[in-house]
Amino acid sequence: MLDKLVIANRGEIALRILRACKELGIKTVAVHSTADRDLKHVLLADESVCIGPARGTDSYLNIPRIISAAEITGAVAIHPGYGFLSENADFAEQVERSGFIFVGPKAETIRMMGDKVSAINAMKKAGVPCVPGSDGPLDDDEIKNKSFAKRIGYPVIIKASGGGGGRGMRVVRTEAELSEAIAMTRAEAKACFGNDMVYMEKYLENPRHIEVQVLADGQGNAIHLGERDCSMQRRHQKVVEEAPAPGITEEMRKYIGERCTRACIEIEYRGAGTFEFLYENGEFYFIEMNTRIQVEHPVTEMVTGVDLIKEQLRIAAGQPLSFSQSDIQVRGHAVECRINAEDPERFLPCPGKIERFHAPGGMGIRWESHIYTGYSVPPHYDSMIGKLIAFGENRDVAISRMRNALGEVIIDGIKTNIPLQQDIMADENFQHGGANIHYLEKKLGLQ
Ligand code: MV4
Repeated sequence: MLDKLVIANRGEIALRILRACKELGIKTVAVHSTADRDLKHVLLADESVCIGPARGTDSYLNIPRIISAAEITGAVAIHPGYGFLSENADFAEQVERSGFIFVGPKAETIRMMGDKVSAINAMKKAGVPCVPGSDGPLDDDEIKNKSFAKRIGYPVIIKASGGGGGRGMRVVRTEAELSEAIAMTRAEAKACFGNDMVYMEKYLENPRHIEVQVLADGQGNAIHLGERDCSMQRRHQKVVEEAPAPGITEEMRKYIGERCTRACIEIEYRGAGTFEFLYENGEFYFIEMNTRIQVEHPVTEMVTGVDLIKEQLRIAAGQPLSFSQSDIQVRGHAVECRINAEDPERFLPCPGKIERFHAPGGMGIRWESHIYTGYSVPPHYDSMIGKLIAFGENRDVAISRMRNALGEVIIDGIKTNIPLQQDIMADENFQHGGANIHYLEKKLGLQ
């Protein structure tokens, strides 16, 4: 096993990683900013190093400072968590060049998936179903672009190859708008990502967002752990996630899962990963691959019994996968509500001191959070302060337990989105299951 690991992140995921390390007997180093001295995982870690001021660019995004912390503490590996440097290929490369293990795939894999055109090409080649599209970058030949769009059929969407997660895209509904949309997306892409490559896809009007979790050891073994439905979102921020996705049969899970695992072997993937799909009219369409652990990984853990962070650490230590696909069964249902320090009506971040905190509990309830009474939520970072996960033998039981748990949580001193989550859990259409990616924004718009 790994001897000592640097947790290059903060908040709930840093605590989640710390707990997995403790179970595996790995010594932990917390690196933190000056604003984060009082984080729960900093207090619980074997060692901690302050790596700089509150601003992300001076601390959690500062590559030399994180690698220096690994050097001075004698750590052997670095876990990037999610966000921050987790999908930065240069970081992964520098970590490995400095002689440390990066908990994640090879830098070249991160680079390939960060470039959406090369990611889609690799997946298409490996037999993963993709959205009908330009099959490569667009140039400025208007006649050629119009003929692509005509073949695909309007509406189409223009996306930046360096984008992803909702940044740098434009829907085009008629031929008259096409050339300007390409030019504008290209200009934005160049300014935002330093890469003006753009591509075209058929625009799917009302899809669901379904993603497949995989684990691969980089030694020829890969498995999938079923899918999650993450359609309940607002402005590209997920609000509720669940596993399995409502209406997805065992047969469909096997179909899409096997294509993902085959792709993992083909590209020599290593670590935990997520294949993102749009799902419409019974078909899956690959859009992006995430090469990190994701916020919503617990719902997959609850329905499969696999500790994904421990598996990441075992893979990083060079161990082959200790189980095979036939060991994985999706059992029951899990729902996750993200808990944010924000005004539930205006969605503005609401940092400040938590005057009183009581955790929820009960059968099937899991609370993933670093907060405590007296903790101050700093204003410098993401507003997510925790995740509430409810498991049950079926979806109705999971939702019912979630509603009880949301009613039990006490967080005084700051505003949170718990009222919004209670409203979603009570929503008839959510309860029915299978709402699409536009549902929440439409619901909120009508209120
Ligand atoms: C799409 C799409 C419809 N058709 N691609 C947004 C985030 C980025 N990961 C991909 N996104 C989309 N790509 C085609 N061909 C609709 C979206 C989209 C979306 C996707 C997933 C979750 C939320 C979304 C919200 C708006 C648009």
